[in-house]
Amino acid sequence: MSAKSQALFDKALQWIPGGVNSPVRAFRAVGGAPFFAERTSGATVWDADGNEYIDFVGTWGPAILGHAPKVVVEAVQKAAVHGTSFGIPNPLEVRMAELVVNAVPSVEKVRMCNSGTEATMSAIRLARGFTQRSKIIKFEGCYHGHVDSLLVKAGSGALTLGQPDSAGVPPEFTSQTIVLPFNDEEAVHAAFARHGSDIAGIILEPVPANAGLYLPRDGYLESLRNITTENGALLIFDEVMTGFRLGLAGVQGRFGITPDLSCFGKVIGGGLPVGAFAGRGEIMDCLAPDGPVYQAGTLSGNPLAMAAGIAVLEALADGSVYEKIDALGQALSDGLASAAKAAGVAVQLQRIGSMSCCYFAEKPVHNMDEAMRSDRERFGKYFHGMLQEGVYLAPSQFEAGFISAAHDEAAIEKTVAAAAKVMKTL
Ligand code: KE4
Repeated sequence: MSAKSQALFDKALQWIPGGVNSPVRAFRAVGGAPFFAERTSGATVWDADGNEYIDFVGTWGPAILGHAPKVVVEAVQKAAVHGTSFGIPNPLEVRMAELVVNAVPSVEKVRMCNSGTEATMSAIRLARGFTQRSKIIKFEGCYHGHVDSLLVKAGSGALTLGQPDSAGVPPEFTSQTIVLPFNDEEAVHAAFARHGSDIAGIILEPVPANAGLYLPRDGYLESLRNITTENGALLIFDEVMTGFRLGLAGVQGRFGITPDLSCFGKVIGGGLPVGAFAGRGEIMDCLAPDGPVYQAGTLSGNPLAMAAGIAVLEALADGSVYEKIDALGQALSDGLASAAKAAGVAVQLQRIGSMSCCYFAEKPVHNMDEAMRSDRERFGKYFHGMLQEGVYLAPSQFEAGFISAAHDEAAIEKTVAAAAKVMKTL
């Protein structure tokens, strides 16, 4: 029963492109019309028709404590009565910076902004300004927000320069972007052999989670660290999704790699619009007002978003949330794998901590090409079957799922039982 969502969608379509304010929400990858969320709490979302779902999207990562956690709601309420934005330095910005610097060993200084896109856009501008070089390497399947120069697909022959992956991006804007396959050390060596002295840096999701979820092969991140150091280029970890999600020090903490710059978002905003980029002081000091690299933002560091993010980071500080959500992540993946085996459905359950992806594929996935071989039609059926069972998964095979501190064993058991039922119908 989705009459109210359908009516809302019909109205939204009149005034909002595609009826959504971000494309993935439109369910185009799985078919059908999206439901409209009316309210959320903990691990649950209720749609406009009162249907209830266990939520494994968690607003695409920020809801690590679950929805509307008391500590965040109270922090936002307390801050709001004193003003929602000052445009003036405020104590909460200092506290947020202190939390980020203390949590992530590679970070000496941090600049707040308002989205992950702003963070990555600013980080690559800073890398170019610091190195005074033009080219940036990125990898197929890694998404860094809708930055013009990063909306790019591999040029013919991956060593050539990128071609736009979106209308409205002139070729000149992607002409300095080199796109390589992920998990391929040789490709990176060849790119540096050809362009080395003009490569400002490599930007990557150290655990790519925008083409489903796959992991760096053993030694791969180390190889990127080594080759950038050897060539005077910067290593930029886009941890907008993984930062403070996979531990206080994110992927860099789990894998013991020290990037030069890191991008954050999602969790550090507690669900409010926040991004950040951070790293070595000598690089960050190139930013205006001290340095020649310009970057700015009216609402950067606004007290409301800082209050929300601080409440989350302080709740994460003792590490207990990570222990819980990593264990639940293991239980979910194990349960789904068993359900698929019992149903005779070929899946690849790929997980790190509380992030996971269920590829409908015969073989493990290590890069975008392999991810593209997954059975998207079967995923679409699985998605809608699970929705009917009261479980909301990311509406695309090429997204990751998230578990929050508000999920519990009962939620995992209900989800696995639903999967066991749905997978038999695929
Ligand atoms: P935003 O500009 O959407 O805040 O962040 C862009 C971004 C940057 N880097 C990484 C690794 C990201 O995952 C994202 C955004 N993630 C998607 C989910 N796959 C956001 C969902 C959406 O676009 O609506």
